[in-house]
Amino acid sequence: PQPIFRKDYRRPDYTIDRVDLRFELGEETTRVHATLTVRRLDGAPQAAPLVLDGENLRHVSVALGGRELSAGEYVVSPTSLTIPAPGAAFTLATVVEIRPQDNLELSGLYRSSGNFCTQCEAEGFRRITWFLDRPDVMARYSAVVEADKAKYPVLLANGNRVATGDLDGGRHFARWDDPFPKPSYLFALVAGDLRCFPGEFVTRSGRTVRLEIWVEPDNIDRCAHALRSLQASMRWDEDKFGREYDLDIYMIVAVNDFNLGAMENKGLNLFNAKYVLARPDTATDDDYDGIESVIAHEYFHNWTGNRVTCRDWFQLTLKEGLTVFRDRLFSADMGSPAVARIGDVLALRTNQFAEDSGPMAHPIRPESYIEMNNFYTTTVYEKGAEVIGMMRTLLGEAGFRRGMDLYFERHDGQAVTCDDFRAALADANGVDLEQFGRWYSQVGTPVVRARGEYDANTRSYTLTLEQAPPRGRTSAELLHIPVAVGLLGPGGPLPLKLSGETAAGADTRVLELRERSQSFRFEGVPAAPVASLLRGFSAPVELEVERSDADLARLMAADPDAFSRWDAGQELGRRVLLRLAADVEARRPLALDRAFVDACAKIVADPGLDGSLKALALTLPNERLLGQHQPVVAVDALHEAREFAVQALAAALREPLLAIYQSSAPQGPYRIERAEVDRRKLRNLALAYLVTLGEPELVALAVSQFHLADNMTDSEAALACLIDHGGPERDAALAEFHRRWHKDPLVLDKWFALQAASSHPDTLERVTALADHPDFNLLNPNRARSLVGVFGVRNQHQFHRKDGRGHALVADKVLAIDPHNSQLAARLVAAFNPWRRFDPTRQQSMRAQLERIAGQPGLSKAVREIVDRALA
Ligand code: BAL
Ligand code: ZN
Repeated sequence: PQPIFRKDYRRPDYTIDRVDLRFELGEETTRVHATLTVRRLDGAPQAAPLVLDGENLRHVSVALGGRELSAGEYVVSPTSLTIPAPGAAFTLATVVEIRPQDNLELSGLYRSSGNFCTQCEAEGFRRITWFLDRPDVMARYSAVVEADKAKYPVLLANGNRVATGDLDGGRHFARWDDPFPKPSYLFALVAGDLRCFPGEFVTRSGRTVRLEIWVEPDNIDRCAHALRSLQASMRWDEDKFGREYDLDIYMIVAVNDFNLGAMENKGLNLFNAKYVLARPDTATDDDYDGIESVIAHEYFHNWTGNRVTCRDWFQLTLKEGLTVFRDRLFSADMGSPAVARIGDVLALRTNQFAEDSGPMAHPIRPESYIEMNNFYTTTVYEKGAEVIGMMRTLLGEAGFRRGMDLYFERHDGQAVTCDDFRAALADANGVDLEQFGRWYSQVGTPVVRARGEYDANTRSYTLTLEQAPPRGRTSAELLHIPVAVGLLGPGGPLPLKLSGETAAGADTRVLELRERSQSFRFEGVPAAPVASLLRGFSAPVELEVERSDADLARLMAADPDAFSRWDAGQELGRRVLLRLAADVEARRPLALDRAFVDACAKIVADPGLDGSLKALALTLPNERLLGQHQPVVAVDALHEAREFAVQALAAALREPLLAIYQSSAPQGPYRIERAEVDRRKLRNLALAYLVTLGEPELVALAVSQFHLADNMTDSEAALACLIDHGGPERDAALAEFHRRWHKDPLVLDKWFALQAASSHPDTLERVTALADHPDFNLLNPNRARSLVGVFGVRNQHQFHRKDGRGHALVADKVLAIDPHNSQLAARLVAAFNPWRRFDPTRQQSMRAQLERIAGQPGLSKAVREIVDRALA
């Protein structure tokens, strides 16, 4: 397959103003009737053919302006329907047949748990009917859905339900009209046996919107959190961005088989059930947070994505980076901004930085793709959100809002580009964001080097910042980088005064780095300070700065910026662990750095930190992050070093950790409240440390918590400890968990995932056996990800076992999944992307698997694109 290039974008010759659809849903065959109202665009050649996209369609008929065309008047290929010179304005009516029950790609119209549902982003609509399946074709849609009434009592589509009724043969129909023009990727349809969890929202202009969460009947008691999250999102978007909802109804449907997290179809969101369903005994605190943020994300798309959409798929970050950024602001407002920011940065560094330095590195606005679905990446989403965040930092909150208002005012109802967005922000604020625009085209993680010099005579501190190309690249254009800094004096944070200013201001300043190197002189600095750099992670860069362990320990204890405190602790922890890994490799005796233990002890005892922040501060950097800081990832040494450090820390802090554990037992039933979440986070972290000591009475704490917990957070945390511990306690707990939850797919996913992530040395054998477990199902994306995805991506030590069996296992599953669901297989095969970062034996093993996959006849273009890039 040939790549598609951004530079080759051409507007279409035709557009479609109206789409009238009729679906005859059937068990064997589904018929789709589509009437398109088509118009040739100004400037297009009169003789331009109309070429509609299609995939896996059985063509039945086509009529132009009411006249059925004969075979010689059009051309059908496996991927297109061409009408030569159809005219300037006309209707085109097509009929096709499709087989949703055979659609395991889960793209287009497919079946999940017996129900019909759709997923059309990015290019799924062409698997439903012939269409100009590109986001810059925006049309008004109506959809009539017909199905057996007993089997599919609920019939949903986008917009407002305008008619329903019975048909012959026990069938019925519903007609839905969507008044807003939309691209085809936002089309949705659902038919099934579902129950509604209803609610409402009164908009600030006084309109009542009906809210409906549709789930399988058994799940009706798991919808309250999703509904609350939706209502909170709707209010927040009004308060913070002045954006009101625009239809009379907003529906969310939970689907068990879903490739993504969720999908923002206009007025009818389809969700992976994982991001809807929550009950205290089935969902963890993190699940609750995940639901809140994904519900918000999809809701926010109504304006950033749906009302204003993307001109072409290269612009995906226009809607995704921006909407992730908006859902992050929301989550920060709903909970703890520092905890939210730490979680985001940890994920960015672990996943996106790795992507940015591997074979799939691409700018947030890619220049080319073979399979668009491969570019729904952490770079487009999370780095894209960082880029939006930097613009907000540069413009300030009010300036950003001005820019957003102008963006909506200019582009409502249009399909636009990232440049249009940036222009709105710049124009609304009278600023120049030209240089900043390079963030959209540059690949890789830039490096910022910092160096500070204190002059006691002038009581000044000069900070020099330099930008350098990403590691492994020799050149890069100069970027516009906001670097938030603070200075810590002996008595605490210093008010900052740059040379030339008359008075000192706040204790955090945003310095704008635009040159290769710039110096900033702070005055009135009473003594040599410790610089706190990149506060709040003000730019997605790698910071290089020489500072002592003691400086880091000081920042870890006293930086007023909670993010930077955590970050300093992570850097210190990373140094300690990398030194330990070097000791392992040199066969030197291991000893945990005393100063680091002391710094951790201070965190444990700090009354000013909440439990979540303490738990984050006391969690050592993961092995994948550590590996990023080694020239060749020392898989075994890193694992041994980290395991040693965890145990040594547990031994050193045994008493205070035990005291925390014992003094913070739950008082009453589970409540999803911030203070309770904090309490559970810290208590479960204490338990995790304590169980590593292997003392029977400490292991018994986990056993007892596992049995007594009234909620999944505590139950899962205890089970994770026992799985890592091994032995009969593990086997008993796993058996018990399975017995209790084997009929509950989302909870059973946890059972698989916990075992796949385990640090226990027998994990590979267990994962191999689990792949043959009767409850394992390769074709369900959540299940496949919970075992194969978690093992391949999150378990560095076991996946990269030197004997290559971990690699073979994941490759086997990729090959087994690819013929059915190439999108899922392409996600899983990405586990091999970092193969060049390992030692020769592991490289050889991974390369052999990549070559085996590449040599597979009939490999999908999605997987081929990933493996070809990996091997290139
Ligand atoms: N648009 C795909 C799913 C999401 O990012 O919301
Ligand atoms: Zn999104």
